[in-house]
Amino acid sequence: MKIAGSLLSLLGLVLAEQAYWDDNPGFLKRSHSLIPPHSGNLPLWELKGDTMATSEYIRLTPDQQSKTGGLWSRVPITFPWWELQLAYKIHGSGKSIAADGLGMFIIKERGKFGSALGGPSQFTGFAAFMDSYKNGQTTGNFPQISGFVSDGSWSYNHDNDGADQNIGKCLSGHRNKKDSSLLRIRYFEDRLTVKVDPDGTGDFKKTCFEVDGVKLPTGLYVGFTSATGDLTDNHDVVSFKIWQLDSKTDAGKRHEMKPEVLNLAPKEAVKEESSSGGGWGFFTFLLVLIIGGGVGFYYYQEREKASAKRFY
Ligand code: MAN
Ligand code: CA
Repeated sequence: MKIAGSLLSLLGLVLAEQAYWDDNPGFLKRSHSLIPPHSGNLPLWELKGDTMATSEYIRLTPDQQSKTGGLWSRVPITFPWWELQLAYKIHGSGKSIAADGLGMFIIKERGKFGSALGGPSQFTGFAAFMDSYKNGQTTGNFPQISGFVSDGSWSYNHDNDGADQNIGKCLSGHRNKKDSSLLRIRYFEDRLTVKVDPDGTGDFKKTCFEVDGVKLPTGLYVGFTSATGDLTDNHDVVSFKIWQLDSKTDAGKRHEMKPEVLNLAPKEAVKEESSSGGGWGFFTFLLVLIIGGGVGFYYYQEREKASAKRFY
């Protein structure tokens, strides 16, 4: 009975996890979304710089040097919790080396240009960067997706890809894909979860990062930006959907809240991720498992022997 109960609760967990990354996780906010076919006039969005809309996609930059584009929602997000999905394509003639990437902002400063993948380097809110090009020397593997929460008091460092500023990051091989790549972000009860799906299969198996204690105010605007430099790519927004999520717990006064992450573990000095670290971790785990198993088995045998003695 106990086993059946645990199995049931395990099944419940699996189902809950599936429902978590639903096709339709909440109330779809059409006024904040971009659903193709796009038309020439997008009244609720502002196209800036080199951005051009076609019916299938909105191109932030073409595959040419020194271009900058922006696409900004005119409608603030007035609800505290949300989930969003961005379908995007980053592609171009550069086989392995291209730049600079696509930025997604959810910030106060709508419509601003700057050195953060075409967007403002000083911003108030949250940003996710699909960074194609490693500007820093020691900032890990690329293309990289990195997340940032800022209260506007510091500037994103383009020269090291924000290596010591991000709240999480991962590798995402999303260039020159046949289908649109997907980025799914859920912000619910102060937990921010970023899922990536570079092949656009829709399964969202890979969590890029998840952070608790994330404080974001309401009244922020969604924007997409992109820039090319000496290196280039096409950066296309294919579709964008945002759903309002409802919670039973009160979100509190959100409008004037300062964006921050509570108890964020301090970053180690920026260094190349070494593979040996993980290797030792696994080795230790294995050793503990073997020794633990051996000791356990010894005691089990001793107990069996003792109880056998009692019977005969
Ligand atoms: C130039 C500058 C950089 C940019 C690279 C790659 O060096 O424009 O800002 O990152 O080209 O495009
Ligand atoms: Ca970069």
